[in-house]
Amino acid sequence: SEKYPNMKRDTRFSQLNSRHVQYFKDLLGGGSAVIDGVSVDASADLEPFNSDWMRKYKGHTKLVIKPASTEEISQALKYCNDNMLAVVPQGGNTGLVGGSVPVYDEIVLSTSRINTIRSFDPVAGTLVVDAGCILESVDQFLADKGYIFPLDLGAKGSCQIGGNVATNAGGLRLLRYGSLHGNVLGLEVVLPDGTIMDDLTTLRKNNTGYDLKQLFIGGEGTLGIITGVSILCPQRSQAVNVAFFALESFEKVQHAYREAKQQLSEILSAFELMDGRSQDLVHNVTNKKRPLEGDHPFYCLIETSGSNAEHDKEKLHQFLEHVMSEEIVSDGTLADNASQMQSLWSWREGITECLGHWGGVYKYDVSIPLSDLYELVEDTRARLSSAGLVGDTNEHPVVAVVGYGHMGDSNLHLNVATRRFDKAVEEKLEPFVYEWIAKRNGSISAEHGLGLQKKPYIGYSRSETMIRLMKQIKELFDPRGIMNPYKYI
Ligand code: FAD
Ligand code: 2HG
Ligand code: ZN
Repeated sequence: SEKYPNMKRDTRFSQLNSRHVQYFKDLLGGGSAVIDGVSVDASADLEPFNSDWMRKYKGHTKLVIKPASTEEISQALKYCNDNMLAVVPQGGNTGLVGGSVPVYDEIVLSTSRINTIRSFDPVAGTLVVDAGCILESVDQFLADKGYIFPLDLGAKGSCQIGGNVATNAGGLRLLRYGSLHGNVLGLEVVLPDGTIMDDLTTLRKNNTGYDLKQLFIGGEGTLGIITGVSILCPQRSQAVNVAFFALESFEKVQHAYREAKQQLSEILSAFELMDGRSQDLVHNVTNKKRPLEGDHPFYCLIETSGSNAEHDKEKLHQFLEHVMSEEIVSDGTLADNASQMQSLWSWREGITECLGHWGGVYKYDVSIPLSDLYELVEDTRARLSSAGLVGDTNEHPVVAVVGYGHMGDSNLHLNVATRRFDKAVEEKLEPFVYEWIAKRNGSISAEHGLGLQKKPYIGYSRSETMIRLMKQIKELFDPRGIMNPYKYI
């Protein structure tokens, strides 16, 4: 209550008692329920389930349940629904908007024990997995078969497919493979009353009425628990190339992006933006040798994926020569092998982790028309600086204001790295950032979702009519309101 002064625990929800705990022990068996931090599972510790990846949000659950099958999830949810016990679905707990941890004492339902790859069709490229499978393991399974998972992101080592679908994660190659709204073919979902909705089709085309699974893609665990996912996977490219280059202005970044689309067209698989300050932070934290000499205000990473290594490399060389001779790009480098590619990618993928190095971080994951994209970073930096909040010493809470993101998707990640979570900083940022975005008809959440962080601000991106319809949908699927309460809906 101290942390969330404007929100009270909903008294309609029951308090956990020993009868409830005994039910879950009987249902799930030893080792699957974590109770009060000490339980049948001797090493059980509730802290990791109560605290989010940024250590910004803290819940107070007293019970984590880890069912091992869809059937067990169904029975567990039915019991929660009948007994008015609130539930938070949790996958890899890498979400960045406070959606995956409880606010009060909601039960955490972890999907980590449902982690089997159910089937793969090597002709159609259709994969069916349990929701608790880790993204990186699934991608490794597909690599052996010559396929790729149509989503990749920095948290791949711990995030789960169910969490990816529940957040409609975008990631590093959306520009090439598209959104999960298009790639997910079917879902198996347990509704709050325990009903199993089996829509685990592998059909590509299926125009038979409302496409209900779409509501769970990006639904952030507010309507039910995703237990199975069927997804269309593309062929893995034989040839992958990565280039990293420096640019002197955001106008030049836009110019380079247009050239890349024109010249690399069908082989372009990523076009990522990093500002100079984000790269300084990565350098400060990791102490790694920079890919390019000197300081530049902007950097971009381009990846191509195709079927002919020589042809692709030639195209990329020509592109780099062109943009350098036209002085669009001031310096650049091309990876020669897989380890160099990985190393160039680490300057982009590593930013999120490095930003947390000083203490707190404020994150704004936004969609804005491309021409205005970087202006938000400049305006925010100016606003915090003029308030005297940015500096090198401890009395200045802000370490740096950085911008980076998925240029190809007009998706900016504005991040404010701080020495501590600080009310004065937060008040300068919110609602300022959201107002700035609404004025340009942008979106206050491009790919991370709303969770708890953006709950008060949904109105900046959605009309009253749409919010009303969302509430009616919530009512329909979850009339008792037990699924991930206190979050955006
Ligand atoms: P969790 O964090 O456990 O949960 C996220 C939300 O989904 C919660 O609301 C939770 O209740 C709900 N949920 C989880 N599992 C289920 C389920 N089975 N059924 C119903 N609801 C469920 N995101 C991007 O979009 N693009 C990126 O490039 C990206 N990069 C990241 C890099 C790093 C280093 C980190 C830490 C995060 C990144 N994220 C990114 C955010 C995050 O990883 C993604 O949102 C991811 O999809 C969350 O998966 P998860 O399994 O960790 O879900
Ligand atoms: C990324 O693109 C992720 O790296 C995380 O979406 C962005 O940390 C962030 O703000
Ligand atoms: Zn991102």
